[in-house]
Amino acid sequence: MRKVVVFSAVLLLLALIVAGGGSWYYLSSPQYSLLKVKSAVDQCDAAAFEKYVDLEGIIRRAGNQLSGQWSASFAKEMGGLGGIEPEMVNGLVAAFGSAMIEPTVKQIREAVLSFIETGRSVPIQTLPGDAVDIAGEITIAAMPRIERKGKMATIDLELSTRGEIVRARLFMRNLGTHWQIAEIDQVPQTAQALLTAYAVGERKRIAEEKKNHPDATVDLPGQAQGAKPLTLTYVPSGKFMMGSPDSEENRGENEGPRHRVHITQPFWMGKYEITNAQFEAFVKDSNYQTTAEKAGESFGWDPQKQSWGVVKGLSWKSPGFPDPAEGKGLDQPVVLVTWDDAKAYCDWLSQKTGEKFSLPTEAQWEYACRAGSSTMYPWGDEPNGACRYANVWNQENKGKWGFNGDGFPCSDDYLGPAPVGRFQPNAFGLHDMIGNVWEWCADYYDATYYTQSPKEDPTGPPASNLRVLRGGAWRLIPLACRSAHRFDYPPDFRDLNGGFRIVRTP
Ligand SMILES: [Ca+2]
Ligand SMILES: [Ca+2]
Repeated sequence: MRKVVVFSAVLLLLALIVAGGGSWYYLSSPQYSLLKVKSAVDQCDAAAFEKYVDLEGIIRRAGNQLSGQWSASFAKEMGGLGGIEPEMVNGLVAAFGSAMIEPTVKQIREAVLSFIETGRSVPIQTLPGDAVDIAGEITIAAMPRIERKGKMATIDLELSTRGEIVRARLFMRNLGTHWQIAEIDQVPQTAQALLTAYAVGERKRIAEEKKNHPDATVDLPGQAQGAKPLTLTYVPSGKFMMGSPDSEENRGENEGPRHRVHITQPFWMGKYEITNAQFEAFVKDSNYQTTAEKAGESFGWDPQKQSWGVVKGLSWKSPGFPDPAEGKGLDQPVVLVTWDDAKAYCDWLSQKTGEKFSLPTEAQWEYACRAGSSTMYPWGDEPNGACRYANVWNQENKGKWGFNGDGFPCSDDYLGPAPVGRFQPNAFGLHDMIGNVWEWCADYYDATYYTQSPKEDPTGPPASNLRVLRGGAWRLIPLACRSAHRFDYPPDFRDLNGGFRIVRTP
């Protein structure tokens, strides 16, 4: 872990030096040497880079400087947006405050040079959360001051990341043939300011993009009058940490390792789960028969036995909740639909509209669910928050409908599923990502997928006999309603917990 954070920090610090931009016109000067540094990076020339940067010295001194204090409030403020994790910030303190710096200097140096040569991080990381992504997004906006004193020079820089400006200072020394970057001043403060600036810039970008892309609706042929329209919400591209940290309570092994994922393309996501009325429009238009209808039976509530089991005749039209009034409204989320049914719905919608609809990938789903958060739930770590944002199983429901699970310690006023959109949306404007009904994702399921998933736009393992479900449901306990929780079922599975929402690729 320490290696990771040290490595991350150094790359970040180097970004101060090496990132592009600026115009310098002086030969045989500190500026000229900086230009050489930039050129070495542009040309992926690690040897030239080393000539102009005292890499080892910077790493050592950065280590010393970073043994200072990082505030807990800063760690909290980062909140995962922009890809910086509180654990990483805390890790920096631990890493640089210890003797770990010594044995890792060589490895860090090699990693940094390799980064310069290839533009990619090297796999010395044992934990995700590196700042490499950010290092590549810092540029020098201006160089307002250069002061020379004998063989030393001080250079003030204005660094720009995501449109936010941060001030930094370099010390350079004259080696006779050239000037070399010897030190970065105020490393902890500068790094902290950059991380904060990046996160602030990301929040602004996302807010701006969202403002420019208001919700849109999709006309469904023959949808019942008065029913909630199929509404799409814009989800900007971005980076996030997928999965749960080792420290998260109740986490499953399949939620790790936590890793950085870049969703490179924005997409439109159903603001709500697909409703009965929206599913009915599909069935009416296509005469589609769901898996449950074809099979003539499904998992559900057996009124004779007063227990859960496989029951004849259940389908999305007559889901057979223990209370027969439940689940039937136009705006209730459709249930008892299989992955195959959900896929058929997306295909039909694509064909009807000429647009590209699909189920979300698992990564799109978690990115959209977290909406910038890195906590256990999109609203934070507190289970009490659930009842403002999600229809989940409540402690007061314990024992009802034959279910003895310990629920959330709050009241959301729904024993069964709620009409979609009754609860507050997350930061991206999406409702019921957690709770109400479980949502099928496009991906096949593999418990170990995170050990090898690509960093950009992962689409799941190539094959498996299971599909992914996300978000928990009205009848599920807190453990299953966490943002990172992954569940799996065969593609023909259906029950009263399960529904879906769609995405449109622009
Ligand atoms: Ca509830
Ligand atoms: Ca849901």
